[in-house]
Amino acid sequence: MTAIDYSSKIPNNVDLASDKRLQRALETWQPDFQKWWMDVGPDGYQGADVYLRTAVSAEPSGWAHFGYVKMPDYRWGVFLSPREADRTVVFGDHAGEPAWQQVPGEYRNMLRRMVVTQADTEPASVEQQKRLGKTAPSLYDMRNLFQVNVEEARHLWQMVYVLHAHFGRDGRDEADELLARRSGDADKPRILDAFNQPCEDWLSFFAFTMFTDRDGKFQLAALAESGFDPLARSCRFMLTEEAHHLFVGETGIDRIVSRSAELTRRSPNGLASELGGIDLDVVQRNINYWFAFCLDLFGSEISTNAAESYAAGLKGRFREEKRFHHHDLRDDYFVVPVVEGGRLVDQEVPMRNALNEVLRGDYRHDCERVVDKWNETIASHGVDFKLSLPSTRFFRRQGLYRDSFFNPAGEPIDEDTWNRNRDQWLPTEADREAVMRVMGPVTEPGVFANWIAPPKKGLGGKGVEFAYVRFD
Ligand code: BYC
Ligand code: FE
Ligand code: FE
Repeated sequence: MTAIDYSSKIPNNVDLASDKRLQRALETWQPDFQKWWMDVGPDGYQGADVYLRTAVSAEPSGWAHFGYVKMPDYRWGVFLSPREADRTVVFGDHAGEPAWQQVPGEYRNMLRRMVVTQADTEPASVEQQKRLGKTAPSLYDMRNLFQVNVEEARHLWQMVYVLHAHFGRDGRDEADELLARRSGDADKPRILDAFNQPCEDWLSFFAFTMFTDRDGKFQLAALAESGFDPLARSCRFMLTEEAHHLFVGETGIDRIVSRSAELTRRSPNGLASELGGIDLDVVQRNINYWFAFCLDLFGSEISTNAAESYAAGLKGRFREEKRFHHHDLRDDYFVVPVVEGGRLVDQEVPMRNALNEVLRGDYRHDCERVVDKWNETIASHGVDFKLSLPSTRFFRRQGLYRDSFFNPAGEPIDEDTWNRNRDQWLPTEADREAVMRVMGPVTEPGVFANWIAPPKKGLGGKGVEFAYVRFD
């Protein structure tokens, strides 16, 4: 069941051939997907040979095969993690009942909304990253960008499979809509705000793969616990691909701050930009910006949607089954600071309603671990500068804190104070220009742009100097 069939039009390990209707429906969607990829996928390089990995099996171990592929020939397909025998619903009001193999009627709308929201982010990210190939700091980085892009496009396939296989006509309509919305479009934008933000330079790309793909890690992990088994199995395999996206973001920023620290030390006035690098305070402001946008992706601190999807057994906590003994939470409470008359006051709310905030907390913790590593890198160059994450209340546009102003420490401030300090806390036009000035393509194997340190090692069994993309 887990071996991938590459002989059919749509590679899969779900025995698509035995369901002719479904196979035909997906084959009808396929040309529209290909058209979408050519329209709003990577700008240029579609004829280049890119050293990409392709899944050979959906088992957690050893699934990747590496080789040169032209992106339009990438074998996008449907790969579900192996089915567990006798799996039951792990949490919520149906705990202990057999996991659903078909959509439970009473939860159809809730599930559809969740699948569509998840699905929508995947093509959105490809659209946001469309132009980055043109300014790649090396062939190694260009290859990583394209790897992330083809895999996000595969995640779209994965979710479209769930829609086609389990939501009938509505599912097919939703699948079409996924190719009709566009990141940043005034009339038909993507669903979640972070996926409508421009991502035009590589500092933003690395911040995106660090912070936004990490939201993906936590959301996919929460859905991987789902009592709706096809969704759980879809998300499990997507998570194994996600690890590389996070690696790209985490090491990308680490390599930037490594070079920035080195240049800061060597420059006459202690500014990396004097020697063609990116100043560390610009990096900090970009962290503030992307981190805050990604916090919004977890939804409101107090949410009936969150309570209902946990009760229904459809969306769990991070590693629900392994990490916790109790999976009900009906009698538990969680303290959330709410704004009252310009001050923060602790409020006790039912735990199920606070699960967005709980997941956001796990996310923040995971991000902090990475920021600590970046700080070790900076310190190793003997530079006295510390990066940090702002409070989860800072610069929020969703949830409880959206209508108030907070400084990066999370203290309430008035609007004047916000306006006076904004340029210290969030990227300015001048920051963006400074970053864009140092961007520029480097396409010679083994050579890296001046503003970023080379990686410690190569990928897919190759060295750093390998020609990860070939043009001719
Ligand atoms: N922007 O009860 P609330 C990834 C809406 S990333 C705009 O507070 P809920 C990836 C919300 O829709 C992972 N609107 O929140 C990464 C609702 O609207 P309606 C993506 C927002 O529902 C990189 C209203 O506000 N996966 O995979 O508890 C590259 C009140 O909602 C936003 C998922 O998100 C926002 N930021 O939680 C590629 C998982 N936030 O219905 C890929 C599926 C909230 O009142 N989604 N709203 O009109 C979910 O589980 C939930 O829908 C959310 C929100 C976590 C998004
Ligand atoms: Fe994804
Ligand atoms: Fe990703």
